[in-house]
Amino acid sequence: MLKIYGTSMSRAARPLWAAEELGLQFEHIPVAVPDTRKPEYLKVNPNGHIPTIDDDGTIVWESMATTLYLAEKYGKAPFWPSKVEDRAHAYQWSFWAITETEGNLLTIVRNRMFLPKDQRDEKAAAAAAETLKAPLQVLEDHLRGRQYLLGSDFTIADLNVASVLILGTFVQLDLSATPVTKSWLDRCLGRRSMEKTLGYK
Ligand SMILES: N[C@@H](CCC(=O)N[C@@H](CS)C(=O)NCC(=O)O)C(=O)O
Repeated sequence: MLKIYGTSMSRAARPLWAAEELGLQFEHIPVAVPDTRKPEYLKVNPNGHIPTIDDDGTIVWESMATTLYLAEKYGKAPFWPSKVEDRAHAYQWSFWAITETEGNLLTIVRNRMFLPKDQRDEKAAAAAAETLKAPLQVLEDHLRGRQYLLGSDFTIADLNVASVLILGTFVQLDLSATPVTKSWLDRCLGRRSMEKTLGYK
């Protein structure tokens, strides 16, 4: 049976959401951040990070790889696109999210929420928010006139990008300059599968 390691308050929300969206049966193993360096967990992920999935012995780590694997193995079109060109754009947007937005989003969340108050650096958070404006505008321009990233259907591309941009919602990141992106994000995060995902503590 598929096993998913990691709590939903981490990047493990990504494969948990993909599994819920796909309607898969799975075992949730709620490894939390302080436990990721324990010897038994390092056997499944030598990086000491969550998430990891174990699909009947096939172990995959790196959150984006886990969701793409689940979508390809268990999904059907339109969620896992049938055309190679659409899949290329799903990869494009997935890698874009982690390379162009995730680092700055984490800087904001750490400095406005996760770190103890006396260790927070609002200047760093504000600079990260400023840097994020350019990639968010790229997303905004792309989404204008589209319901979802690849057209009219919710796909793995939306799940992957929304699962990164959700970080901004933890600190009410101001998306008023990108209203189309805000509506799209609300639409993605409002899915029943996301509501279920948040239950995996
Ligand atoms: N690039 C990895 C990053 C994974 C990662 O850093 N996960 C964090 C939780 S969100 C973690 O495990 N932190 C604990 C640690 O590194 O000790 C991915 O996307 O899966």
